[in-house]
Amino acid sequence: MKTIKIIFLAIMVIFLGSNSYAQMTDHSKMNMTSTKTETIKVSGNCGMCKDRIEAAAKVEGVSKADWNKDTKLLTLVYNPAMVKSDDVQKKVAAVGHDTEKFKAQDAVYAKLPGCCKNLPVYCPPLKNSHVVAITMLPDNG
Ligand SMILES: [Cu+2]
Repeated sequence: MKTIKIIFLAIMVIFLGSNSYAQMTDHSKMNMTSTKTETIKVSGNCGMCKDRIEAAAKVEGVSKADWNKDTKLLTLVYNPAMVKSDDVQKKVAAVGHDTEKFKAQDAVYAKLPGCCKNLPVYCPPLKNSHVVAITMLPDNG
């Protein structure tokens, strides 16, 4: 009778152990499929722009927002079930930075600090160098 109990307990332990293991792997699989990584072109100039863009992009459902001031690319890691790329882009545009899909409002843009104001208009990467040259002219406004 004792040995039967021990065997029974051993089976229970194995069963419970494998069950929780199975749950764990299911969970990590779920997490993997539920995140999406996307890079979005966002206008901006400096470190202040970076802070502003990243703070605006870090809404619920976004696990990572990293903007590079050289490439002007915002790398977003987010859960598409919780938030849409468009919604994040709207938030970024709302603080004064143009994205691929949404333009910042003039009134918001006008309130940006001087160093952030020479925002280059969004243009495809380096096809027209004259557009880049225009953005380097001093701001008369
Ligand atoms: Cu700036």
